[in-house]
Amino acid sequence: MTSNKIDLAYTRYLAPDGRLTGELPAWADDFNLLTRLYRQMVLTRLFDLKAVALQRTGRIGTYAPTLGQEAIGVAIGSLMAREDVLVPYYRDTGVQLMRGVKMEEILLYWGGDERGSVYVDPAVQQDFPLCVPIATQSLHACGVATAFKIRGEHRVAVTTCGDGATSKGDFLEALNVAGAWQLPVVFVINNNQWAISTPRRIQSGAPSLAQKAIGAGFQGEQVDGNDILAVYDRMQIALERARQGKGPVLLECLSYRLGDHTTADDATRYRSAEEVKKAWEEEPIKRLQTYLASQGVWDEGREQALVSECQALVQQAVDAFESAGTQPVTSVIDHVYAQWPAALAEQREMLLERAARRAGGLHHE
Ligand SMILES: Cc1ncc(C[n+]2csc(CCOP(=O)(O)OP(=O)(O)O)c2C)c(N)n1
Ligand SMILES: [Mg+2]
Repeated sequence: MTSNKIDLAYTRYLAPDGRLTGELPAWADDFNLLTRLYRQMVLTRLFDLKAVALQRTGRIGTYAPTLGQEAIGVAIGSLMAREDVLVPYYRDTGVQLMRGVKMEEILLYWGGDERGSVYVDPAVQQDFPLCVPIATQSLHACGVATAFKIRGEHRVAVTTCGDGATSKGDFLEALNVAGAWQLPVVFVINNNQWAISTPRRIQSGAPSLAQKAIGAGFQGEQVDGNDILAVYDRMQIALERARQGKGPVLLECLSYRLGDHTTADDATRYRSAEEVKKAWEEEPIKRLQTYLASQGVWDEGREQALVSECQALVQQAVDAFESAGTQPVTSVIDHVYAQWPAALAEQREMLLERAARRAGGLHHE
């Protein structure tokens, strides 16, 4: 008899209390690197809290917080090469900041301004904008990876998605083509245990989401997504593998969505306070902080200095966002066609007229 059990790798180096669970890989001896990762997670969290506050006071629209999932984005962002391409989804503030997207651009995006998807830093101009339709980005990433492969370029497409997205046909089709063509693509699942109000346990009958890669003929594995050392380690290996033409990898990062799905959601309506309290004990920032303190490279003084430094950066971005001014109303459609079909050109004119009437205070409609 053969066994039908799938053995998947699971990686964790730091326990929730910040203690080591085993021997660390050699790269983790570099405390400068670890403090840089820590700094970036703190910056991401402080930016995130500010974005939620801006929504609450009516200064931006809906925002999707990354609270509790900072380790995933920061690990990905610190490892991708400049020439790689990120194909992100809407909960990717952490990785976008590391790629070179500006905080004010992220605020513009969530403020409904097209300039939020037109990144000024040349380093990030080949990355895709945030994708809101669930899992469609997985296929875009395979398209990018196919181009790399055809051109013989040693570049990797990295795409992220949530646990819920892995139920979509698009995601499964993307895994299939990635496996069939052995594409240089790394799929990262931010398994934050919730897809709005649908919990992971009823999302899929599969014991893990990583094993979906096995069905497509390539490597899938799980990591503790709240342990940045684990995510960094496995992501580094996955990128290297894809870059060398050894095929795709799927990393399922196990984390928890500590905040609401978005600012339009109220998670207290469908999950218990006890569950969230327990999840806070596993969160990634405190975990690395405790480890760094135990190694004598972090203390209260450094923490305070870091928080002030990050808060100043966030405030500068808020000021830049708030002084950006508004764009003409047609900016939301201007990039859709190079040459406007006549019927739509007419509608574009109507939109401009209506905006002009509003600006003039004449509300006839
Ligand atoms: C194609 C499509 N269907 C439905 C939605 C509505 N929707 C927005 S977020 C979401 C849940 C996604 O959950 P998950 O993939 O776990 O990602 P998370 O938001 O938890 O990071 C849904 C169904 C959408 N944006 N796109
Ligand atoms: Mg989710």
